[in-house]
Amino acid sequence: MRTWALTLGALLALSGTASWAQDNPTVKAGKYVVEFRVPEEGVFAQEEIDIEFRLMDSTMNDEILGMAGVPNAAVKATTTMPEMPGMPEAKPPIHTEGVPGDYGVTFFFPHGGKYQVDLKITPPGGQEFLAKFDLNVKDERATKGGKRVLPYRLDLNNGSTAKVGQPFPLKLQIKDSKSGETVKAFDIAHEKYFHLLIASKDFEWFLHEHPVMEPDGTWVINVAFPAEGEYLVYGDVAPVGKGSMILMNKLKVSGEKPTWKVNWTANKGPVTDGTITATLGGDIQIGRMSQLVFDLKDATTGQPVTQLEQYLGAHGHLMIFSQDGMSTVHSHPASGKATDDLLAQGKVAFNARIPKAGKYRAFAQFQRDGKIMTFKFTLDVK
Ligand SMILES: [Cu+2]
Repeated sequence: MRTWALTLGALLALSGTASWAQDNPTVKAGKYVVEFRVPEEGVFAQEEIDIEFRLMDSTMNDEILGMAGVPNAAVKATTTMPEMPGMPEAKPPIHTEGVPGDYGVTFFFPHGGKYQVDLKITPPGGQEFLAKFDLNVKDERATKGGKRVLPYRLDLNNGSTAKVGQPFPLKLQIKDSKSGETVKAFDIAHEKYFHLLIASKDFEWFLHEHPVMEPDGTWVINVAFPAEGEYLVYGDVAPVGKGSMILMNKLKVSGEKPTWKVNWTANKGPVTDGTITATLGGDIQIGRMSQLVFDLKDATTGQPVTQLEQYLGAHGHLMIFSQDGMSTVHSHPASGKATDDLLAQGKVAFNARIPKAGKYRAFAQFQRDGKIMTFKFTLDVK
């Protein structure tokens, strides 16, 4: 807020008018002023949204019309989430609006949270400058009947049905929803182009794999399903310049019934897999970026596990699903001194933003002595 007050002060001084009634965020660079026009109702995740901005020349300021708009600037937009390390940036497309100086950016935000929008602007005959805006994106709104159409979708191959007990050649394609075309170019996120996450509908069983793409854009991997039932298949991908997104589809598997019991009682551990016993700590605040801290002990000695190996470029991997499977959180620990200090105590912290109250299943993965271990937790977020 303080930055804003300063900017406003500068604007008042410049424009010489005392009745500045604008409350849109504004950035000033030399003689240029950029106003970011966030819609009054706010910005929601999971829908394409057009946000306008206006580029103005403060030296051409008409008493009645205000500052003159600057048309024909070259603009590049990028969006990032500073709180989510390693998330690929998105480069949303820019277009001009009917009014000189008015531009529009077509955004798509995969989930709610704090985003940073960088506009690199080169006015005609001027120097490139950067206008940075913080943007609070709200969680997706409920759809009024009908299905939400996302810019991309995840298609599953299947003419064939998956059966328990034999490896099923799962084939996946990312399709552009509008054109129906198969997407073949992706940005890398956390060392992989495609993070495949599969869970039984009850979230008792979980798989995290990385399929390989064939030249026609089909991602292929063999999956051994453990029991009959419905499975939720998630692809975490970043079509080039579009940022990370998690797309979901469903798959039916036939064969023997599950032997596991479904249990949604809150459970923060201790949970043991392989040589590690993990306990979940940290405070979750709904709708806020919260820190989940995993305490890792050697399963035999009870000593803190301080020698974790890198898994996908970080000291762990965290996937959280809401009970209905519709909300997901994918997180990796940040790198840096704070992480190293925690690691020395056998702890790993993840940033995660839980959108709403309810039950969630969290699958944390860590690697030690060349083995990836998976820990299942159940959260009751109130
Ligand atoms: Cu992955």
